[in-house]
Amino acid sequence: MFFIKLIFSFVLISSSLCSANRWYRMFNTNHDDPCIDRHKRFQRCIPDFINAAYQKPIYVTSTCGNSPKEFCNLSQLNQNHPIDYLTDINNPNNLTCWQSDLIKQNDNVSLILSFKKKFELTYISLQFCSPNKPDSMAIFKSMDMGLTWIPLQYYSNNCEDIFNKSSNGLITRSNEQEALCIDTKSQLLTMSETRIAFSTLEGRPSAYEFDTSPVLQDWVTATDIKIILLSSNIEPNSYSLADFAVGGRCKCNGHASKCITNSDGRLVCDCKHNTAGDECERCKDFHYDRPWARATQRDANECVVCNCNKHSTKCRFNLELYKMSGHKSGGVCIDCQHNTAGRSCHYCREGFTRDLTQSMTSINACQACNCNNHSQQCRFNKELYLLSGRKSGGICIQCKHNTVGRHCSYCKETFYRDPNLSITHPDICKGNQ
Ligand SMILES: [Ca+2]
Repeated sequence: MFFIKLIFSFVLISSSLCSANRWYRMFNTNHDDPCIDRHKRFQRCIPDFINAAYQKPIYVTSTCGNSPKEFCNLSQLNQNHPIDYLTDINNPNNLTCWQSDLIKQNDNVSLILSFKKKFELTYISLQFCSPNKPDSMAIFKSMDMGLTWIPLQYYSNNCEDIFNKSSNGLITRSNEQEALCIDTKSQLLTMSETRIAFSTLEGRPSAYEFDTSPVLQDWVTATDIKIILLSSNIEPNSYSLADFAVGGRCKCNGHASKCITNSDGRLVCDCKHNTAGDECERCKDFHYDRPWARATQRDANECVVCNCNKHSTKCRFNLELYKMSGHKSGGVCIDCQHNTAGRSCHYCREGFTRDLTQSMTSINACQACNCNNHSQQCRFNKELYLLSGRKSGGICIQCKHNTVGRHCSYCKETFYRDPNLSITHPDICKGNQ
């Protein structure tokens, strides 16, 4: 049963998530970045599927040997049942078992596994060392490093009383994030096995459209897993587990092929496609020309650099502009330098004129008009520019204050220049009276 579930899980997540890597391996044996295809285009990439619990420390609320020592001695030949045995190498021919202390009626044991980062989980499996399994068991996940817990699955011989859940629950497209309670009385086959496995996507209608289902993408995401084993026996009871396994991948939203330890010692995605963040969940700085999106099989949805013509290194995203452009470009440059202005720093700001002998990306693309404060507008004249020894090519237009000339430095006919005022003074030209 477990293997059927396991295969199901693999088919689901592997078929939807692995294709990019599979195609990569078929056609791209000579280059090593799974996030880029053979045509050097971005493509979805995902970290390897792993047992995310393997050799991880587990926090448990009870381990035998801590209270009456005789108990461990009596029940097991091997007296040592430490927590490490939950996540060590699982050899079916030589099981190593963790064992709880004696649990009183209505008490419980909790096991907590922390990934310290978001993972996307395919299955959670527990192998018991003996058929003595708890009457009730619950699997929870946290998405915020253990601050809050969300139920994933319940198991009980009395779902209604223990968990206040019906054992006939049904998952439809309207409640795909709901935990079911599995009636262990009616599923004797499953419960007589020593391994219990919960597949995160099994029976959830959108599982085959995982790529386009934010609800299920969220459902399989966890930073921590908590297992609660409840005892309803009148006599104190002990539970023994050989293996705690969690199949899944480091969550990188399709923008990284591996997770690495960063300089702070934290596990984070090795983000590609111009993305950033622990889970590559945002665009990196200055790459806001279109909105962030998770990579899909069809589209890497890489973040795109803003085009500021080399006059700015800062930009922001504007949704309205993005929509107006037909979902092509929404970046708006901030703080354009070199006397440029505009959404892409693509024209000259007031008082400056475009030097047409320079490329728009040149730091000299915009020249001061030099209109002596009598105009803010000028046009560029290439001949004049060359004649001036490439110093000045602007011709002022719309000179005010009764001035005229290329630099608004002469008075109009019938006006004369006041010799006591500076050329930039607004009253420089006086009328003849
Ligand atoms: Ca073990």
